[in-house]
Amino acid sequence: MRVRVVENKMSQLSLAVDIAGLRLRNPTMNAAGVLGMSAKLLGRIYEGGAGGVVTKSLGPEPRRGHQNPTVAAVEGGFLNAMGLPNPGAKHFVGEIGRLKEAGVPVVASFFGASVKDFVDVASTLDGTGADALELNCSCPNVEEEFGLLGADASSVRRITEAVKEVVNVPVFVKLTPNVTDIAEVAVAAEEGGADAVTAVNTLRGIAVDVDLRRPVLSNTIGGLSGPALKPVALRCVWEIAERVDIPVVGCGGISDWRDAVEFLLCGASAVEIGTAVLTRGVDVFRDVEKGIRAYMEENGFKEVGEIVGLAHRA
Ligand code: RRO
Repeated sequence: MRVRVVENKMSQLSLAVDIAGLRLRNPTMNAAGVLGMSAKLLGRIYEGGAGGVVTKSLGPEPRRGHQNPTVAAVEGGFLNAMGLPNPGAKHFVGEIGRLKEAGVPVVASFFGASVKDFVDVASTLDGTGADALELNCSCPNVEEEFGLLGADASSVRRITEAVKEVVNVPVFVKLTPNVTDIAEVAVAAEEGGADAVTAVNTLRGIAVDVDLRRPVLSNTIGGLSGPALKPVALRCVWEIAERVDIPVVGCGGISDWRDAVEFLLCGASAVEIGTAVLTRGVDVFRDVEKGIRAYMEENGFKEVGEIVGLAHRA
């Protein structure tokens, strides 16, 4: 019997990506800090259609974070100064285990106040089943304690090196846009052995209450996220992609599939969505996934990798 082969565009198209060994069913994740405090909440992100999930940044000890107000709505997004509230890495091990039992790809975000802290926390998280670690050297809200670590390329190189020595899973380094030359810091992370970089964390800003005549946030300064951050984040991804060979994960103001494709075109291999999860709900992931799929069908792309960095070659 002769079988006629019917071309089925749908079945040929794949949204799965492999970011330095992190395998995702599609190129979307939540940004660290957004619904990342428990396996239950992160499970909702996955059920909403994300390709994988990222935990809240975990530190060596439980931490309450800053006093309220910690969030302010501003033009084009939000300012936050949560102050790294988290249950502590050791207390989150079971939550990661639960996500892994459910087959969810997990990236464990973490931070420390010293090289030793970073190494200790990374060691705790390695072997929990987390598929990758995201080294957060870019929190904008704890300068008085740690300094803005991610602004110093040599510190980023040193910490990345130290962490890479003790862990087996891929390490992504999340970068701050609050620097003159973000590509230089990305290169330092790559030299330190980073498997990928995530660009970007939030942009430092202030909101002022004219009636109270003082800053809105208890911490005065917070990190700007949301649509207002997007052009800055795209520029960062663009500059980094021109200088490093490791994958870039884009983050900053992604609200719909079009935004996500813009990041892919600038050189991101996947994207993280933060503020839009808060404004649109977890269904944003399925919408973005569907939109990317439709874009690929219409334009004849079969794999996400074919889109990555295309705008550099235009
Ligand atoms: O917790 C926070 O205040 C915070 C963190 Br760790 C971060 O990486 N980025 C941000 O905007 N806020």
